[in-house]
Amino acid sequence: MSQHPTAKDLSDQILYHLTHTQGRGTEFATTFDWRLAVSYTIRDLIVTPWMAAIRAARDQGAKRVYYLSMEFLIGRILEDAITNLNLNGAMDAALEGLGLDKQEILRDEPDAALGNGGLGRLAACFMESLATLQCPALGYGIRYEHGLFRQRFEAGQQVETPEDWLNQPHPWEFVRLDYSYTIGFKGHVEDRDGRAVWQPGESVVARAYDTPVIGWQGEWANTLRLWGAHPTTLFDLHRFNAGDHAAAAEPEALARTLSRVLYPDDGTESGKELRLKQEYFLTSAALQDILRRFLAEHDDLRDLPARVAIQLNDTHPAIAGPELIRLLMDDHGLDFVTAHDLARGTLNYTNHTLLPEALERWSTWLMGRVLPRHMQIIQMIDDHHRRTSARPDHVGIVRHDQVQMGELAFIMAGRVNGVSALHTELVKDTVFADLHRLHPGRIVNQTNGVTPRRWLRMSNPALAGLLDEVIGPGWTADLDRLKGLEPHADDPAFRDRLRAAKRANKARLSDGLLAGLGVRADPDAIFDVQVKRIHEYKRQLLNILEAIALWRRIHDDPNRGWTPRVKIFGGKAAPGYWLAKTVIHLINDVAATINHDPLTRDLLQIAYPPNYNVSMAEDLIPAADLSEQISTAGKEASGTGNMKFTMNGALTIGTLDGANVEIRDLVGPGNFFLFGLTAAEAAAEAARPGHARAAIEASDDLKAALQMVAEGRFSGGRADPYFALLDRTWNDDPFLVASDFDAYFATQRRVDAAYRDAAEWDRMAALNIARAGFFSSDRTIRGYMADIWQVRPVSLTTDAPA
Ligand code: B1H
Repeated sequence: MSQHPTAKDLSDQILYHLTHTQGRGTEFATTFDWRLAVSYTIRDLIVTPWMAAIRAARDQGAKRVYYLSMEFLIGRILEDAITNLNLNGAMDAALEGLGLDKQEILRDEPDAALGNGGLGRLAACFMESLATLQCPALGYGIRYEHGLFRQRFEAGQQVETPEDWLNQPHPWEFVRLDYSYTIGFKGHVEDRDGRAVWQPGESVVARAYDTPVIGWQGEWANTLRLWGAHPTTLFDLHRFNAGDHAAAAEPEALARTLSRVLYPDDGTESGKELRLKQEYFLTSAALQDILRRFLAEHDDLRDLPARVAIQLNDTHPAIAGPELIRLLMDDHGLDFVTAHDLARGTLNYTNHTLLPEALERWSTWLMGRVLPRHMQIIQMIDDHHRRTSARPDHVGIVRHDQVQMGELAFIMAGRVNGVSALHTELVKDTVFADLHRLHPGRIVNQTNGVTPRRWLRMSNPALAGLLDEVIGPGWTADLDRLKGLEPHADDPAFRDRLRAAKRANKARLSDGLLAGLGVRADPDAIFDVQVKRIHEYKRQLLNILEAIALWRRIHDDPNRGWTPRVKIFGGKAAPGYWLAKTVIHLINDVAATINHDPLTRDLLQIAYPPNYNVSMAEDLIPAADLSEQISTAGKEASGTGNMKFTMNGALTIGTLDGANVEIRDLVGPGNFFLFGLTAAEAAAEAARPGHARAAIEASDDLKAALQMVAEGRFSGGRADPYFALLDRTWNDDPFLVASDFDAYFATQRRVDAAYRDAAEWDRMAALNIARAGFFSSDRTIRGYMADIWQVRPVSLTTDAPA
């Protein structure tokens, strides 16, 4: 098949794979069979550019980028691949010719949910942009058998069930039996004539499973290499023969726990031994693989920094510093200082959070037991830093009998970056203030971005088609071209088409909400969406309390000309995060009460579809009018959902937090609904004793809303499920729900008024889209390539770089 197949070519290949790969005749084929046949057809088209890209990088001796991440939140792959190969038209025709329903086939694919939230989704967007930009790169992660848990609601409360995406054939991966590495744990370190020899007490094998990631236009593909854990000895035949059949399978079961399940802990500390082992498993396998590839192409390890750039996605793989030094010293005979400097020339670290509970620390006792050789090397790194940096006594990697992974990552990194302008300044001023003073210039900013292929072209075909017509399709690879839309913002005909595209997305979502939840969402109401992990600092509580206060006000004055609104929530809480789970319960309780109130039901509806994931985001974001980005200022490092909403023409109600600051600067303050305390004001307010009580007493709306919760108005007269939440709001409120409430409520009323002026609203929406070009992850990756990795794109024609 050619690289530019016709509908007939595709149809022939689908039938070929249905028969010869799936082993099914058309008369017996299920949706699953067809989906696999279509996936193999598309995969065939990816393999050729993939091989060519790998060959070109090797032939040109290109510097490689390695992105180490415990999470890759990929979502579905098939539609994204069809989009990037530009085969939507041909595929539509092929499937129609075969009498198949494209949506049914696409939606049969389970999400690859190997991540919790923004950090994991960022890694997936980066992989797509790296391929689009022809940057030779590999992503390294773990092939979790169970991704993020599935969420259900029972009586309004979150119930978790295991996710099992690999309980069926996964058509996109290639297993590489020849790329297997032994990973050791525990044991002891021997001194042999002054040389350290680590004798691990346990070991497992890391086996590579490769998935190609195709860039826009199908020219280039990189590899996402996920490690699966396997036993070093397959099966204990002696125990089996002795009749102990369960024990015989123990090695297998033990090893596989390492890649069994993703920790669902977004932003909270878990501190579990298994998590440390997972982090080391990923890191050691990746570094062994990186050194193998390097030594296959070069012979002097001193060239490592010139040929290899490694990015650590937060501190989760921060054991890379000690591990790379260990490999260079113990396996390759380099001295400590040489190994240390080579490692630092190769490694870089991205910080994604300032929240103290999310900063990783391991007790020296646990580290010394699980990774005894690494504990020694960590001490050497710390001593070396003390000797060479004249640092104050309170700074160091090992403090209070704990290994501080942030300090370790910083000290072992050539560059450290924050993920938005505000966040990077806060990183310099707070968590790493001392290290920043010692190493000025090491911290740089790279504001996050999202891929416009998945988040605009694929998920919002109505808007993408309009953009193609009005400014040409070049925006897909060059999002700054959205600027060309600006003059059209004043054109009523264009605005009508923009509104029609949004209306169609809302109508489709409305059908889904009715079918799935029984919620009646009028597509002409304002669709107000807050989707993200449930976390106190993200303040879903502020949003639902505003809904209660609004409901009460409508009751007081039903004929005031309210703007009809549908509030949509989506998101999961970490299973052990009780307050977050209480907020979920409250949202569902409030929805159950409000949605059936005959007086208000045409004015206010609340929908909380369960199991928010990447695929649901693709349905919700294109249908949103209002994007809720309401975190306590200073707490959200960047946000990336905020960017997706903006480029899909939703207006933002938000605080000056994370990348909201840059969004507002770019779209213009008049096209953004700002409210709330600044980061500096919020820090001062939180330190003021009694701030919550004072703010509640001063706000009739908030006091009444809390009172209604306390009286059990939404919970059958019983408020005990909400005692802890109410107590925290009245007496502690560290995230300033109370302090920001009145400003938020008032700003929502400004939103109401603005939405009633359709022409003005559409003009603002058009300007948000037109000015969103900066938030392409292509821009972000270009920034990493130039400022952090010092790598250049590789050309497929061997003569000149692209
Ligand atoms: C972000 C995390 C995170 N920051 C610990 N930190 C985890 C921390 O499993 N864990 O232990 C998992 C995830 N995730 C997010 O990163 C930030 O909160 C967002 O603001 C940011 O947009 C995103 C990407 O940079």
